[in-house]
Amino acid sequence: GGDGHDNTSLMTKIRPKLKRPSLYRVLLLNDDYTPMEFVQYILERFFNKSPEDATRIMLTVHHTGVGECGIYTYEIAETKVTQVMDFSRKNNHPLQCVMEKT
Ligand code: TYC
Repeated sequence: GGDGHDNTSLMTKIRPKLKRPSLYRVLLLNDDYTPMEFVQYILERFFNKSPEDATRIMLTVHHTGVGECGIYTYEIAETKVTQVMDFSRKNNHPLQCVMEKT
């Protein structure tokens, strides 16, 4: 048995099968009511964007309907979406944040 556990064969090479994690894009969606400054704050606080990048991404969403906040592994992306949705609801804004597999 060369499975690296039973130690029954000499010269056992262990090569763990590593799988790269799937990546997910986190997106902000446009709406007619959420203030531009609130969206910029979201991008700075939850996605660690500079004020300049936050403004650029917010305007992309405003003009095209959607914009990318970042790309993360599943659990991180899910946490970002939940944080943004919870914070937006607490502030009575309809901002929508979603994730999609890359
Ligand atoms: N369209 C909004 C406004 O005119 C601004 C906005 C930008 C809203 C980005 C949501 O994800 C968004 N106040």
